[in-house]
Amino acid sequence: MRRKLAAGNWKMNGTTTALSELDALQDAARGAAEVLICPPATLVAAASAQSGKVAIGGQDCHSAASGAHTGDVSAQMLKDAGATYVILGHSERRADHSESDALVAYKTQAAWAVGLTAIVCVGETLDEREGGKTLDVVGRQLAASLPDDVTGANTVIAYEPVWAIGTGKVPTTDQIAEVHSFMRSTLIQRFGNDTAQAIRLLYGGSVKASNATEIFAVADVDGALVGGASITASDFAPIVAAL
Ligand code: G2H
Repeated sequence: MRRKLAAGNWKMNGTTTALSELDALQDAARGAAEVLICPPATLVAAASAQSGKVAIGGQDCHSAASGAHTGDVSAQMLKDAGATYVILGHSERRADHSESDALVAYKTQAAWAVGLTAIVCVGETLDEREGGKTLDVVGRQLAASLPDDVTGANTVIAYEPVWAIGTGKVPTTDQIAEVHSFMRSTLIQRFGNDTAQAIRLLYGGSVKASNATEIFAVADVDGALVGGASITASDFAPIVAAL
């Protein structure tokens, strides 16, 4: 049985005052679903110190363990600061920093090496969706972004159509179901049924309290990766409650 996961991605938002939101999330985190907040790297240590029942994650890590990489953060640094998860290959990283599938795979291995669970993001652009290429793109990203040693414990996959991120546009439940079913069967083919059935598949892109219930009712949706609506506990707690 896959444990549902509500993951909040604060992106480049939040200074120390935002940490009070973690206190306000404690009640929401007492339920059956796992609650995760991924604040900016500057807040990971402080967030971990007061996170209570909320798990803390990073939003990216470097593929190398250490070295001359100015401005970057290693998986070990996130772990040392108290993180247990890291988001990798988010479309904003792929776009802003030209991250390739191969680089995402290297980062995933770096995360696993220190015991972090990787949340690997995939998803098509609007042009790709309108060109009928969604499943090709998601299949290619899954194939090339996931190393071979995937388990249900070390990896979560987030389907985030780029055109739905921060736009208020959400795919239909049929569109989400099609991609999630495709992802599950792709994972079964590559990793076998037991491993594939243990991997949690999140939907991400303009999730909010008003659409969470119908999204979570879709087969093979094991939770959500939430951006804008995760920044305040008053927005995020109802999404957690919908799981
Ligand atoms: C997608 C999502 C969080 P938002 O990027 O990863 O952001 O919920 O703001 O669309």
